[in-house]
Amino acid sequence: MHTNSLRSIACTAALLAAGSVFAQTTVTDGWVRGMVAPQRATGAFLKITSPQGGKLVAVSTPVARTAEVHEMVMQDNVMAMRAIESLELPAGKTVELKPGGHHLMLMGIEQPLQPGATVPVTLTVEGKDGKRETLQLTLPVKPLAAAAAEHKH
Ligand SMILES: [Cu+2]
Repeated sequence: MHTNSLRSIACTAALLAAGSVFAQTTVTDGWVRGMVAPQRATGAFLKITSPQGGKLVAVSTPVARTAEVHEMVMQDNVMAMRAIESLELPAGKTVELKPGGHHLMLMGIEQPLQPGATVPVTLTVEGKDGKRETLQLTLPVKPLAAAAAEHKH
């Protein structure tokens, strides 16, 4: 009897969790590129999926004075990056932020981020209904060499 009632509570909890997961944006495979002095900026990369669709409108981290969403563009035949206001998240599609493409730019970092460390990052996603949700992430710092290897095609 006791076991049964516990089980039914667990089931209810699971259903509630499933309901909120459906509405929530999820992030996987996040990481931050390690740095060497005197660098003051680095990139962060991740995969983000918004079940209902929306846009990534803000990023912040306590380790950097400024954090932005960047895109890569061709300028005078040179790849350059620039900040964008928001990044579109089509419903149910995984958007990948990766070296050479869209990325999070962390600038004004006092202490170079070393591999093995973790960086708290907060993302703000605005849904189609205008509602905002915040995602608290803890991203591992990976060595520069690993980032270079991932950049190869
Ligand atoms: Cu950038």
